[in-house]
Amino acid sequence: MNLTSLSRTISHALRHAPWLYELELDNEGWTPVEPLLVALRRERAEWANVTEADLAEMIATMPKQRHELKEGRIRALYGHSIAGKLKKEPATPPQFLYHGTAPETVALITTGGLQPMARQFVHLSSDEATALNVGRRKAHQPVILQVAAATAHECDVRFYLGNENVWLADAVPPEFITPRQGQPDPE
Ligand code: HQG
Repeated sequence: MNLTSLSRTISHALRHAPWLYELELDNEGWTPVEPLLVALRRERAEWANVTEADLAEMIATMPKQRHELKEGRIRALYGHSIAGKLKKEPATPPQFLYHGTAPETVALITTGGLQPMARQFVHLSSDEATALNVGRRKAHQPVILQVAAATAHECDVRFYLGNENVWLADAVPPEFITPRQGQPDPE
């Protein structure tokens, strides 16, 4: 079974369009696994016999931890664009977090701050290597922005944990954002 396509479809269902799969998410993004399995089995012949164990294997083996499976329920850990903002526990961030983006958006971000755009939250990375990979989705030579997260947190900007590499925030004002000097070379 191609676990990458399985993961992509599950992210589509749990982040963006649960109704297309006849799913309903609760206010923390959880949905029962069984109806998701029913929808996946209908979606592709390859998934006709997909089980909860396959989902557990997908979560354990994908390089990014995108989903969480617990007591017969599943949710996406970040990335949501659905209407109705998810309820998340605010958390204390590390001193710095990072955000990789395209060079052409840097001026907009350093003046207007980081905005969630099409998603519910701004997505930040816990280290520069992760931010570089995120930024490469947008540009061959992304720019890494450093966010003074601990200072922003002291000034009442709220942060939430996605997974160990991904932090979320409602929005980050520009005074906490600095472009990194000496950007790492893309391969
Ligand atoms: C930019 C992937 C103009 C921001 C990744 C980014 C991540 C602004 C884009 C996760 C702006 C939104 C999310 C402003 C922010 N003006 N542009 N004021 N503020 N932006 O894809 O953070 O593989 O929605 O710089 O790894 O790139 O799907 O967010 O370029 O963790 O699991 O608006 O998605 O994870 O782009 O990525 P996105 P993102 P998965």
